[in-house]
Amino acid sequence: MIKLVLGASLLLAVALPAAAQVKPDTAPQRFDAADSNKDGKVDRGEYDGFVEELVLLHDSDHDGRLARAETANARDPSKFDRIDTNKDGFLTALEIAAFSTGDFAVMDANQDGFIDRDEAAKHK
Ligand SMILES: [Ca+2]
Ligand SMILES: [Ca+2]
Ligand SMILES: [Ca+2]
Repeated sequence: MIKLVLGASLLLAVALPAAAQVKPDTAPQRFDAADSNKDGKVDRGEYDGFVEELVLLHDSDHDGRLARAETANARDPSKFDRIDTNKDGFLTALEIAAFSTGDFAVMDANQDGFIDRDEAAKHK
């Protein structure tokens, strides 16, 4: 007697998707990750916390600063030179904080001190 093994193996194939990278790649996902108290707005503190987490995420040798190689997989590696203001080839938290201040101001289009979902969506 032939059993319906074909159906089972098909199901297995569907249940095993290609390894998906779980990181906030799209603007809405990044917004949700940054909005830690889920009030639909990202304030300065939440933004700084999000930036800090990104630094920790990329700081693979844990020296508290980012070498260029550590940012190779970052969302926008071309920002490296703009953030590295003293051009020593490393991004310190201070340099990133200075940069993110400008970044936050740019994203907060109506300058109410919060980045809302619409403002985040417009910013790439
Ligand atoms: Ca919030
Ligand atoms: Ca530097
Ligand atoms: Ca705003």
